[in-house]
Order: sequence, then C-alpha cells, then structure tokens
Amino acid sequence: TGSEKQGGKAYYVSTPIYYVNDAPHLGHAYTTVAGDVLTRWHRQRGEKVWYLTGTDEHGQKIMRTAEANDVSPQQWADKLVDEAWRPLWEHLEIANDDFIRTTQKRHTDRVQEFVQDLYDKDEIYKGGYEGPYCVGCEEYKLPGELLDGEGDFAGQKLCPIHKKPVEILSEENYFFKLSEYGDKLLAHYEANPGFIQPESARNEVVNFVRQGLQDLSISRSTFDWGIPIPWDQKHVIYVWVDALLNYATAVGYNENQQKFEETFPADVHLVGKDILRFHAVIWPAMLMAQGLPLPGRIAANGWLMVGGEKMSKSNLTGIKPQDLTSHFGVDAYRWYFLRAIAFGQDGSFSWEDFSARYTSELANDYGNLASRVAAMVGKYFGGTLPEATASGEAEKAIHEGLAKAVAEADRKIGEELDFQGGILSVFDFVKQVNGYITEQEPWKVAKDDSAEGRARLATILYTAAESLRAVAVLLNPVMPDTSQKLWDSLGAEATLGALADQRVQDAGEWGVLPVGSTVTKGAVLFPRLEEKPAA
Ligand code: ME8
Repeated sequence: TGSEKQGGKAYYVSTPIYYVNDAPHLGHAYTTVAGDVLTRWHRQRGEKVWYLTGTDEHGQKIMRTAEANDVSPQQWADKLVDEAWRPLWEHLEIANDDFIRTTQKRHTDRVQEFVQDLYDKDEIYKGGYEGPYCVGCEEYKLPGELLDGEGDFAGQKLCPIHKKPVEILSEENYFFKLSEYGDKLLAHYEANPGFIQPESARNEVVNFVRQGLQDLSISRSTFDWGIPIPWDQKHVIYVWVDALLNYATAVGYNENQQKFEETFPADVHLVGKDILRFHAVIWPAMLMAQGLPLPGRIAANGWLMVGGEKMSKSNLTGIKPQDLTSHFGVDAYRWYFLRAIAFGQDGSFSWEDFSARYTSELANDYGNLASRVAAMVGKYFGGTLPEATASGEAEKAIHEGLAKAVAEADRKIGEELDFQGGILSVFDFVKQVNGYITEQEPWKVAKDDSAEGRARLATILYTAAESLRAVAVLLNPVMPDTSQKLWDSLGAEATLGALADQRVQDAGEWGVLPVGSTVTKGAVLFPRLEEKPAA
C-alpha cells in the first residue's frame, strides 16, 4: 500500500524451506502461520516487510521418494508444490512475498557461484569422510548421539530424531572449513544475546560449539539429485548448503544488488528446534566466510507432539491442517496453536482442547461481545453510533486497559515473538470490556428515558464499540477475516478506510471510531461448532 515506508531495509522474515517428500502437516503450518502473524504485525506497523517461504527439493530423501513413486524427482517436486504446499499456504491466508524452490535457476546458479567463491577463497578443500548418516535428517551423525535399536532394529544404531537406522557413508568429498569458525561464532553469540531464541536453544548451541566444530562435508558423489559442484561435476552440493542459501538467493544475492541490500540479512529466521544447528552454526559460518552480514535472530519453535512423539511426515498421524480448518475455520486455526502453546516450547494438540478454547474464548468472549454491542446499538440507537458524553471512572479504566493491551501486544508479538502472551493481552482486554458491560447493565440504563440516562447509555455503547474497533486492529494479523467482519459491522470501512492501513501501535488512541458510524449486526464471527467429525 502507498502508506508503507519506502526505501530502507525491509523487515525480513523467513520460514524453513520444507522438504517436498510429502504433503505438509500441522507442524509445518505452525511455523508458517507464526511467520505470517509476525510479518502481518510489522506490516500493520507501517513497516516495509519481506516474508519468504519455499521448498527444499534436492537430496536423497526426495530422490528416494520419487523413485518409490516411479517419477523423476523434478516431477515429484512439481506435483507436491502445486498440489499440496502452495494450496495450503493460500488456504491459510499466508501472505508471503515470494516462494523459492531450490530447483529454480535463480537459485541453482547463485548457489554454484557462492560455493565456487568459497573454493577460490580457500575455504573449501578435498578430503575423505566415513560416518553414520541419517537420510531423514540429511546429516552425518556423531556416534555418541545414536540410539541402540531394539526389536526389528536390534543390533543397529538409530537416529535420535527419526528412530530409524543410520547408514555408514564413506565418501571422498569437499569440505568447508567450519572448524575455523568456532571462536568467531561464540563471540557473536556472546555479543548478541538475542541471536538465538529461546534461551534453552541458545544454551544448546553454545554448548555444542564449545565442544569444537568439525569441518563440514559439503558435497556428495554417491547420487546426483542436486546442484553440481562447478569445478568437479561428479559431485553435487550437500542439500543443507544448497537449502540455507535460499535465504540469500531469493532476495537478489549476486543478481540484484539493490534488492539484496534492501532485504538481506533476515531479521528473523523461524525454524523448528530440529534444524537449529544448521541455522545457528553452519549458516552464520558460511556468511562469515563470505564477509556477509549475519541474520538478526534465529527463533526456534518447539515441536507439536502427538502421543508423546514429534509429529512428522514419516510418523504420520493422519491430521491435516484442512481437517481442522474445515471444522473450526481458518482464522480459529491460525489463532489456536499460537494461543495454546508458548512459542519455543513443545505442545500437544487435541480436539478437546481446541473445541473448548474455541467455545469459551473465541465464541463466548470475543464473538458474543461483538454481536451484543452491535445488537444494542441497533436496538437503542437505530444502528447509528452515539457519542460518549458522560464518561467517568469506569470508562477511564477501559481507556487504560486498552493502552496496556496495545503496548503489551506490540512488544510481545512484534519484538519478543511471544505470540501467546501478545494474544492473551488482547483477550484480557476483551474480558475487561465484557465485564464492563455486565457491570454497567446497558439494558437497564435503557429503561431510563431522561437525558442523563440516554447519555449514559450512549457512553457505554460508544465505549464498547470503540474498544472493538481497537480489537479488530490488534487481532487483524492473527485472524484477518474475523477482523474484517468486525470492521464491517462497526461501519469502519466507510468512516476510517481499510483495516490494513490502521497502525497497531496507534490502536490505543481513544475516540477514533467516528460518532455516526453505521453499526450493523453483520456476520457471526465464530459460529457454533458442528459435532466433531467421526475419525
Ligand atoms: O527440515 N512441530 O524441512 P522439513 C513443530 N528442508 N514444527 C514442525 C514439526 C512439528 N512436529 N514438524 C515440522 C527441513 N515442523 C529442511 C529445512 S531450511 C534451509 C531447510 C516445522 O520439511 C519446523 O519449522 O523437515 C521444522 O524446522 C520444519 O517444519 C522442518 O521441515
């Protein structure tokens, strides 16, 4: 929009680029929705923003899946991207600015240049390596972190994340001199305490790096589904080096200098804690080797668990995001996981918890407030918003409650990535307004026909409607369709213009919704839930 800040660096947020070996599940959607709420929040502050997501399409994992399905890896990736990944993000109203695929030429050319450049700078050498490898992780494991197999896997060593046997790989490969970056990385973590979030993730990375880093094998020669090493075409570039570079190639690295400078580096890389080390150790070391600036923050989300295990594509649990949105709606879905789980912690999903919160917090607290207020403005003032001429202590408490909610939500969501805390700040305010109406009893005040009585009634309803105006703005990044319905019901589109142009940080100003606005009952924000579909 025209009101966005021009020039300067964009607030740049990324999700992991997801493997296309299978369709997305709740876990992928969790990270992507969090990034969407974060970027919408910053957009709604009037900042220039860049939100990137995409897909990771090379490596053995994808190659084997394609083989098992009798198609080429490229055909497999195309199908998954077109039929599963892009449609889900559209369905969840993810407002990403770009979608990068690692098989795109804009990416593969730049990756080759980056790696060639490191080779020319003597950061890469040829060597040999033998060790246990997990294809699920696409990563060499350290012997000490493996688990002993039982049952079918007796006598074998298992990946601690995938609980599947590792393979012993022995290769002559190219290596990146990662071991030389340990001290520089530790110095960076020390100087930038917020670089890795949450604290537990930061501690884990610091301990890992303190133990000493090994050089990183960055090529593979036992299969060919990858980007060729430019100076030795028998090798393909290690899928993680290829994948991490998406954050640079997607924003103009070596191609569009202006765009690169206006976007790179990322302010926040959102990642699951399973891929923290790649982002907090390898990626910054790769950037240091090129003299490129490091990202502002690596923020790790916890795992969504099912039956005590990490929900994963290989450990299929049968729940697709669409199974939940068809029941609860897209907005409630976007809200639920951020509301229910403290960001950074693990959390489990259950239908019962989602249903209970939907009914009590969304439908009863929020939805009912909106419909009650609209109904009363209709009944007592013919749908024309009256003026608040008789404000007192009770109204002052509402004004203050709103100012507090705005400040807290802006800090928690916009800065701290404490989505749960920020959402709760707004919902506490919703509760406060509900309490205000219960106490003020406008339906009783309405029976008093005197000028004083009318002034009190008008004041109560203006106060409630103006509070809802602010709530619509504050929750717009989380539940955009609901906020728009509320905005329309308050007649605000006609008087104040587009919701997207309202600034979250200014939402606490009082008296913004014009007297005389046409308030209508509008669409029900959170319809009653149908019976839970049979499993
Ligand atoms: O790792 N709970 O891709 P991926 C929470 N291609 N988040 C989860 C989750 C769960 N149960 N399961 C997955 C890759 N996620 C690489 C990334 S980036 C340069 C390359 C989310 O398809 C979480 O964000 O395995 C996790 O990091 C990501 O999906 C892994 O997706």
